[in-house]
Amino acid sequence: MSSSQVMSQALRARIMSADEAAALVKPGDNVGMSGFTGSGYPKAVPLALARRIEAAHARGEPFRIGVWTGASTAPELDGALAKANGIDLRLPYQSDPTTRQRINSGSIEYIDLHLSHVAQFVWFGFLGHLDIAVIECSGILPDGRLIPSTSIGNNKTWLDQADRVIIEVNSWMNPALLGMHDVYYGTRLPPHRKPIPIIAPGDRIGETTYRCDPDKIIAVVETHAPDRNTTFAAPDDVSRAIAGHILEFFAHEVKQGRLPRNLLPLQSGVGNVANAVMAGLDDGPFPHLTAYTEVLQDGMLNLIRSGRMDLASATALSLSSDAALEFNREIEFLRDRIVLRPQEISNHPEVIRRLGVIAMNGLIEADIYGNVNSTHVRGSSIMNGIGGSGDFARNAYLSIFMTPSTAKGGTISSIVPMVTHVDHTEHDVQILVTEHGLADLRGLSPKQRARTIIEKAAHAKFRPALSDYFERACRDATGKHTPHLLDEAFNVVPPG
Ligand code: 0RQ
Repeated sequence: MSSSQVMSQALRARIMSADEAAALVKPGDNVGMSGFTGSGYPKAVPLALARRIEAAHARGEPFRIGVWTGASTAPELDGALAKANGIDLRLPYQSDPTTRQRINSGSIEYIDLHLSHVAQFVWFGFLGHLDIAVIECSGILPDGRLIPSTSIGNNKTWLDQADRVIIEVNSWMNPALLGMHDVYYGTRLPPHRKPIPIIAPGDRIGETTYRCDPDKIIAVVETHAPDRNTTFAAPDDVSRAIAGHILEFFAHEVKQGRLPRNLLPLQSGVGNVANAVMAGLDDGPFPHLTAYTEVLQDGMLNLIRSGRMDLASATALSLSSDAALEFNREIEFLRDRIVLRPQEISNHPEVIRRLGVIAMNGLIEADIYGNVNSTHVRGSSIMNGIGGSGDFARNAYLSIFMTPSTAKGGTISSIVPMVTHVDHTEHDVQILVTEHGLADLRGLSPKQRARTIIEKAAHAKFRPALSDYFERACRDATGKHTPHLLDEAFNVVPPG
């Protein structure tokens, strides 16, 4: 393993093993870890910490910590700590199966936050004290400045707020990442806030490295490992159909003069449907695209490599292993076309509103009036979390939600009379797309929205039951503005 990416003499003296560094974390600590959608998370210290926690539990000693991150991480972090029963409280987003199971069985407390809120809530003092940070970097410069790795997330805030800091320097990361990041240090607390000076998605307003008081850095751990590397299925018929409706809609909006020919900066959530939309854009008629998003996936990377997209701003990469290798090979070309920022900036409502972002996110269920549930199965079990979808949906120029019309092999309708949990209210949802069609809800009243959603977006086999519910609600509900029959709203089943 090379140690050449630790260029500070002073910090080289603090190099130690992951086990030695993990011994510096105390039971009950709130630990701020790097990591966002499976990239840039610490690869060694959380595993060593999980071993230490298991050993403590075997001796009958309690040992649990609070885990704060940017967003989701990987089996080596969330998975290992959850399996060791070492997480007391988790925030602000996760997608790990073991963590999810423990949250839903009640043994982990989970605070699901808008991703743009996290850093400021910590400065406000709303979330308690951050004891220690464990941050992956791709290098340390001779003067001690830290070169970020493949995600930024909340790292700037963790480095600033934590009492003690452990840095993992991952020599798998390409040193040529230096220059891709834009770490903004101009944020202030109210009432001293100033405008965030981003006028175009590619504007650079900060620094290429993190600052950190070297006296706080208690350990440097060297690693050599790739990120989690999400695998994506090739677009199937359903995701291709959803993408087709969205592309047709964009073309229509350009024709109507409501979107420029190169559209507006795109935000897209993670997953196969999002990748299918990106693949469709690669073959589509829109040149010089841009993105102001939080996660850059394979599909978006392909758009940049093909020249279809000029530039993308995000806070993290989330690439398959093939795409990660291509990214490394072409980093000189990509460094001028990708900006990675802190999530408080990538998801900043002010900037999203100013740029006129087109937001595209997934959902678990939507109701006939257009309220969206992104997080809960049957109202009580968490899937992942709201992530950045709320930051974007509320402030976007166009807020699009996309989903297959059914889940679980066609047995569950994604369109329901009333969502069992609300993440995005009807006021934040303008376009709802399934493989069946696109419901354009702009300028429609609740009852008009219901008819449009049932007709355009619901699966044919669920449409009669949904229409029947809606018509009876219109007849029998006391209020005729958003008619509901609350005793049966959650129980529509297909006939037969
Ligand atoms: O579970 O694999 O166990 O069957 O939910 O569903 O269809 O694979 O779709 O991967 O796009 O995820 C909303 C979860 C959709 C995601 C959500 C089950 C389904 C499957 C996943 P199984 P799909 P996706 C940027 C923006 C919030 C965060 C966000 C998400 C699993 O998009 O987490 O938008 N969004 N961030 O079977 C029961 C239903 C269901 C259902 C789906 N109606 N009932 N189960 N599922 N619908 C990124 C970040 O912020 C970081």
